[in-house]
Amino acid sequence: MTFTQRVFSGIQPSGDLHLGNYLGAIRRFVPLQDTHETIYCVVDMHAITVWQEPNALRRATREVAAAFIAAGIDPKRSIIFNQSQVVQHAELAWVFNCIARMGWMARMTQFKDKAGKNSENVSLGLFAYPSLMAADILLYKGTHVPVGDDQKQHLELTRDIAAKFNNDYAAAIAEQGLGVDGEFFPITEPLIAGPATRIMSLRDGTKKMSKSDPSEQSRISLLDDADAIAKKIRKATTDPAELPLMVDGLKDRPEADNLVGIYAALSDKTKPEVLAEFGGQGWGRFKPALADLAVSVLAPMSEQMRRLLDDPETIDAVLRDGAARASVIAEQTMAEVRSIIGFIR
Ligand code: AQP
Repeated sequence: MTFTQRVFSGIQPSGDLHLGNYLGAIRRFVPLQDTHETIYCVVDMHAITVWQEPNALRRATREVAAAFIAAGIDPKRSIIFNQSQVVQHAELAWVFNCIARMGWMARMTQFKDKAGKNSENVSLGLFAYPSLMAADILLYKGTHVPVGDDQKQHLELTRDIAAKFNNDYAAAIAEQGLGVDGEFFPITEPLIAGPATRIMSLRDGTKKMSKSDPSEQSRISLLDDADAIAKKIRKATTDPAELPLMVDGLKDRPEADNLVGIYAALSDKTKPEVLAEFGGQGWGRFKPALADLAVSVLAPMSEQMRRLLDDPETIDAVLRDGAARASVIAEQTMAEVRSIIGFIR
């Protein structure tokens, strides 16, 4: 017996969705529908680990759902839902809080980056974030998780939590006949690949493009119009040198490397192929070509997102339907977990 090949991934409704979210995650969700069971979640409970104004949270939740659908995720073939509608996420996260070790959590670089010098004053939820993420995935016994490179460490922690649960409760799992080859939870495989696993800020090639960056100029938002996209790319920080002929020449040129990577990802080419076309040329030629390409890929999607967002009732119905289908799987797993742990029902 093997685990069902099941993909789970989530996006936080914590601000403007951007090109990094699209290229590093959402776009890669679409083809997996042909090969796996697919579950895509708007992780609103993760979003509130930092302050979210309630109306903005509702808007952003619908925006992520609209982006999923506009990118080509079919709500009938995939499950699309928002995390807070399936209460078992919180329940399993608590169990995992009791499995994960403080030392594991304290090593998480994303917490250190987000908390900065203010670590005494951030929410406890922000510290426990990776434990909730492990619960999101393992509630569905997710075998594969497509994410950007920034989530690699959290995925490793998910694997550690699964392994420790399997090990701590090995006797109960075997006694109750609940495992697959002795494992109750699968050891999830991250899917981190392609030229766009880490898209960087347009203002600073050493910083990740991020929803929470205070500068709107740092990111291309999925709802930006053609003018805004062209302007942001025109103003993107670059060094003065022309584009190199070979990929080696992008070393120590983070902004150039980032823009070439974006072009490669948007055109389904490799960086050497992009440099074969643009190497030796200046930014005056490359930036307009990149802007045209970005508009041609993003404009149809943002148009559809806008149409969907004009009809919030339909989006909410998709989320409710997805939550009902997700709850069936979630409750099955949670019933088994309660019984393995020794909770009486
Ligand atoms: N810059 C990026 N390049 C490639 N992939 C990225 N992802 C995020 N930023 C980039 C991927 O998008 C998915 C959803 O991310 P998230 O919403 O869980 O939050 P995050 O990783 O913390 O991304 P943000 O946009 O920077 O949000 P904030 O600012 O709220 O923290 C993940 O698969 C992520 O890897």
